[in-house]
Amino acid sequence: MTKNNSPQDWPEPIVRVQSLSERSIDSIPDRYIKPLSDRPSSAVLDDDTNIPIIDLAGLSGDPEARASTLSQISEACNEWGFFQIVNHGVSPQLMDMARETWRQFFHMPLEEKQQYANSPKTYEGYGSRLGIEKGAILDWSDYYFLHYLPLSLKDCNKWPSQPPSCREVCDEYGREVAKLCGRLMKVLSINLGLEEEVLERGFGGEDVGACMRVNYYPKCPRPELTLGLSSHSDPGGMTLLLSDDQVPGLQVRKAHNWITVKPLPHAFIVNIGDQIQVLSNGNYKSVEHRVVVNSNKERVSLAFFYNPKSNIPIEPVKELVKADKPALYTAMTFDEYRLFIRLRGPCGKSHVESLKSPR
Ligand SMILES: O=C(O)CCC(=O)C(=O)O
Repeated sequence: MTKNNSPQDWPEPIVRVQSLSERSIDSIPDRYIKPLSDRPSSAVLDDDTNIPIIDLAGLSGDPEARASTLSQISEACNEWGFFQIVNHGVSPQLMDMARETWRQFFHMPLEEKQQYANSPKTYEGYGSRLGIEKGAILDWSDYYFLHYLPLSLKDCNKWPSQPPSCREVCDEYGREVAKLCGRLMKVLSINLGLEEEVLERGFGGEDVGACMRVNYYPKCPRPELTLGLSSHSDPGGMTLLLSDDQVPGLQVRKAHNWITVKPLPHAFIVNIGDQIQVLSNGNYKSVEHRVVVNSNKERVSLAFFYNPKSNIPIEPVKELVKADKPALYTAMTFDEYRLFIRLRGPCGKSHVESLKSPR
């Protein structure tokens, strides 16, 4: 550990899940076998329930269409904390290109990818675990993590130079998705009864953060024993996920059940993160989700995280703190906050719950 508690290195040699997947025929190493209660078969609602689907075209339509869209988003945030958006303004070709470019990256030879191997210090680069607990049970996935904002953290040299289009596509994708996040932040702010700029200002205004994790879930010979990504809520502000259009896998917790999201082509899946739970004084809640894997298809997803500036205190916005609803959370910077998941890996909602002010 350094003085600021940031971990310097992994506790044990990194094993690429992709290489296990390519080697293993009918078993997986014990390190990936989850306890019974965490395995995919537990409490899955196996019907056609889906998270809400919202057409954003209404936001730029007549006043009635706009009001109806705002109200659908408000209901989705209150009831689910998760929804899909279509007609969101990001080009479908760009979305396809971004996902397929990253798929090509993961299909490159291991040695090519290894030059981008990450460390837990910043997590940037090619990784295969979250958390640094020695001997921890691991998830069945590899990933690539990179920064877009603030510009001082954006360093395209840390992005893959192959496939040749990767940096350019990634740059354009980040710009477009960050713009869309800005629009959604305004909508959430209005729906919370605030001026449209209040949430974004709470994130640090011009200095918001944005980063992306591209998740690669290789085929798994024993998908019933493991998870692609363990249950967690997102530590940041808001996430826009571009799912694999061919392979479902994301499950969202609804009460005591897990609902499998049925992704629509060219939709983004939006979810509320812990920092919006804090800023909204618990009016909006982040929601646990996890990923299941399967034996016959790999899966690629792009999770774009829109986050507060990392070194300012994040606390409930003053307009939402009232005599009958005192501040539920004590202030904390996002840097301090995300250290928790960076050290311990995904742990349901235990962190945001532990932040509640004692009363
Ligand atoms: O791959 C997915 O569908 C979800 C990914 C996710 O939850 C994450 O990257 O935090």
